[in-house]
Amino acid sequence: MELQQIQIDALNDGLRSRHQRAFSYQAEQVDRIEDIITKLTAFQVAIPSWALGAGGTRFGRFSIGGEPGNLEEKIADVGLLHKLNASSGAISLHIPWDIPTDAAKIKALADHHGLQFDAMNSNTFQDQPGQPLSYKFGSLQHTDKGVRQQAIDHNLEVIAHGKALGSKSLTVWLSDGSNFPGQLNFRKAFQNTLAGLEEIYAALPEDWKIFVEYKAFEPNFYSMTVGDWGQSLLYANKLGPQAYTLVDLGHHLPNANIEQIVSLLLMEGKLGGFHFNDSKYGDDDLTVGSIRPYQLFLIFRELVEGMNARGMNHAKDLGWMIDASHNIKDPLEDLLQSVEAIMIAYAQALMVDDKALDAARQSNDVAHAQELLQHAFRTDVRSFVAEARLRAGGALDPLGAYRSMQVRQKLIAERGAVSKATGL
Ligand code: LRH
Ligand code: MN
Repeated sequence: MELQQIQIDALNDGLRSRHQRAFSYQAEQVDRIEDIITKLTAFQVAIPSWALGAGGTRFGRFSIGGEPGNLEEKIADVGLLHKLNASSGAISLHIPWDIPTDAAKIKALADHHGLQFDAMNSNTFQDQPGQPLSYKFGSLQHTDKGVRQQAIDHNLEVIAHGKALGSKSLTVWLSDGSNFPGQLNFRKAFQNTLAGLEEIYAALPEDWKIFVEYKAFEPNFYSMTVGDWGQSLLYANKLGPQAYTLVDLGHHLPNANIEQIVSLLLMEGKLGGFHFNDSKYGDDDLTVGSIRPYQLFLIFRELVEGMNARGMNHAKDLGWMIDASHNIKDPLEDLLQSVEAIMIAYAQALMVDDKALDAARQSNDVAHAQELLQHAFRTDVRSFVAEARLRAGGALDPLGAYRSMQVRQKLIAERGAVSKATGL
């Protein structure tokens, strides 16, 4: 199913006057409002192809109905999101879950929905049917050269699929590690992994980036061979200028100061991008901003300051991606909420008075520095995000529009109640 612009416009008509009142009132309080709206409109968040169906845990999976059964239907679903919020203009594919059998056809379909292909994701954390060698004891770290070469070859295949689709980056997340003390020679595991990444790096087109995604634990629970930002930075620095770190918000040990990690990786010019989600305990992959919205705001504060300090283009110079899993909510509703939370945190971060904050920090006026941040965090910027959407042809209330147009019911009617999407 596809949404038509007239449907969106008709729904907006019912909300326009209330929106105008909220926007004009809120906009008065803020300097640089037009600059903020322009930046919001340009900001696009990539949707993970593996999070368009119902996720699950080892304890169970509850189907949602109307799930996309192939890559074409996944692209159509991201097209739906983008039609509603005008901020989801890219899809990030995972191979082999989403192999584009006919790349030209898939690219044309994505163009039709106004979608780009963001980072490609390789998968050496599962054994595929008929796969000669197992990744049970890791992939690039593996003690067996044959397994390492199999993993390298897979990543080269993923790059080839990405080139055919116009993607410009590869995300490598390795589940490699160990479950018990004594199991692994950490140095050999690091050196094997680095050697494998070097072969993958050598195959990168010159205008591509490689993102090394780190994770503190799961599925290994004693060590991970790319376990934290320091290890990821070590790999990225040793690999070269096209290699960067990738920050998945759910991949940290409890109480890690992620905003400080972000500020330092950005300072070093080695922050490649994000997998946005939220969590209370582990890699919970919950809706962005649903558990710790202030942390998300603080992360965007460091991003805005750090990108401005480097003269970076906010929309283009980093990889903005969601990585979530939906166990009990409609995946499309969850993704609409996640994009909204990201846009709100970005808008609040943009409205902070940088000069006043610098002055407060310089004079160690701690309370004032806090107040400057909390004022922005406590400002309702939803009308700014809605105004940016409206100007870009989106819905003033994407979730409301999704529901009033009964999109899920229509998808179930079209695809059936038991269709299952590939992915997590
Ligand atoms: C690992 C991860 C990685 C993806 C996977 C789907 O936890 O965050 O980014 O490959 O989720
Ligand atoms: Mn991730």
